[in-house]
Amino acid sequence: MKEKENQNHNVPKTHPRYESLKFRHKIIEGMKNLVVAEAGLIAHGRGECFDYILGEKTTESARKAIRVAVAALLLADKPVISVNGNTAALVPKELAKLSKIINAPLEINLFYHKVGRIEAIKKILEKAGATDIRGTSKEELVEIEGLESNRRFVQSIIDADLIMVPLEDGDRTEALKKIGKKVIAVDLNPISRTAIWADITIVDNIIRALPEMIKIAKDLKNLKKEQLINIVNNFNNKKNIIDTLDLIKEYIEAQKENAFKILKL
Ligand code: PTJ
Repeated sequence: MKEKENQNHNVPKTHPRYESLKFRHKIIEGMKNLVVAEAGLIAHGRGECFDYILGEKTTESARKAIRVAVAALLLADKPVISVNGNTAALVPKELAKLSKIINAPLEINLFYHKVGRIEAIKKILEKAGATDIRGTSKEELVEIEGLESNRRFVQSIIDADLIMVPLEDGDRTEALKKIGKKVIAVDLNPISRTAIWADITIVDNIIRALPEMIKIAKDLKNLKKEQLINIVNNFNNKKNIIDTLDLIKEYIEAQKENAFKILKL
């Protein structure tokens, strides 16, 4: 199976950027199958760019936000994980796993409407093992007030107390905050409007953040409610975003020397 995948995009496993190229091709494949919007390719490229200046690794600040996000999800009465095309194409199995561990439905919510997209995403999630998928039937959707984009159509999100929004455009996070929801964002851009508006901002690539969330959820599930509350209450999102910006500055500073080591001069 792995070999077939490899043949599909013709990238040798020995290529120094194999992992990155593998996910790039998942996005391209997703676009061909209607899962990913055309603009999703551009969004992915923007994400890659931010990932580069984070050193393509989960930073200490991201790890902190991930732990707080998982604690908040375990504490929430009605948590929901919002799923768009890019997320479904990149990490369908991890979405299905996290949904089960924290007992939160996956709600398909798209910015770009196209006939067949919701069905294509539902199929990929089901194939990955997801069992609780919402947002697939028009009759069950309601509108979020104060939002004009297609993302205003929601199902369980309207009654949720905590919504996780990976890779999103800023409008909806702002609208969700205005109707009193708590929001967890996963966004490689630490100063996007989504990142700034969210209550808990995970500045990390979704391909690393979700496996880490699954791992942490298994640990935190054993904690008492008071311990989870403590984790959430001791977190300062603004400070954590500022720490992330400092880490980016430090990384770029270090690259003044390190980037040229490749030349072995
Ligand atoms: O599937 P749809 O129709 O709902 O559309 C999804 C996209 C992503 C196309 C849509 O939401 C969009 O246009 O988003 P933006 O405004 O480009 O914002 C996406 C954000 O996600 C940007 O800040 C990117 O840096 C970030 N991003 C991109 N790839 C990743 C990411 N963050 C985390 N992990 C990634 N892999």
